[in-house]
Amino acid sequence: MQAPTPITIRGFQIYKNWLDPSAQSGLVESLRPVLKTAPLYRPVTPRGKPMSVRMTSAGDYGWFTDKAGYRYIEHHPSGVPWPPIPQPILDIWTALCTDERLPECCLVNYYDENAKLGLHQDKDEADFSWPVLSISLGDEARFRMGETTRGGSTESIWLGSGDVVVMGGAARLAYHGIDRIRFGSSRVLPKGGRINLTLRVVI
Ligand code: MD3
Ligand code: FE
Repeated sequence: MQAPTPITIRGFQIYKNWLDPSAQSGLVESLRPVLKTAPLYRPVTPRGKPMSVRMTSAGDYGWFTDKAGYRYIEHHPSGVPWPPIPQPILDIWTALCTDERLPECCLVNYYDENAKLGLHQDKDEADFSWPVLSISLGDEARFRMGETTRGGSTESIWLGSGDVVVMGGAARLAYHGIDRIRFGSSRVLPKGGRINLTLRVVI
């Protein structure tokens, strides 16, 4: 089956409500073993500031930051290997991106009431020709999209639970961030807040 045409803004392909409520609950359920093996933690930026977003990863590599810098590592900070990426998550990648290659990282970001993510580029991967795919679950979030250089104009949209965004081509190196979430706007996560999953080809 062919995927319906997404809305495209600045090269970001936005699939509103790609996942119905039962698929959203299924994904949340599939994350339980991931979060049990590899609990969310608060990363520390290279400047020594704890991030407001809590994170963990699944897959062969997990994105990590501490005072030594941004990088991908093969173990959770506890020392355990990252758990495998749940199949229902990989299936979304195959449906919307490619079946030539699977992502090696599923970064799990958790936003509580006050969390946000400043404008940044994702540049720690080896090959920017592969897209990045993002899945939103839970509370709505204000997603800001910029240009490939810092200081360019930006445009924002609300991402809701079940929305999927594919960043390929020029959008792959565009600045982007999350200004804030609307805490309590969704009941998909039992404790509220927002989970964003990003699938990345790392090596
Ligand atoms: C554009 N996450 O994890 S998802 C991130 O909602 C990140 O948690 C945000 O930015 C979130 O790095 C935004 C959309 C997104 C993710 C990765 C991208 C946009 C991207 C990589 C390259 C370009
Ligand atoms: Fe990012």
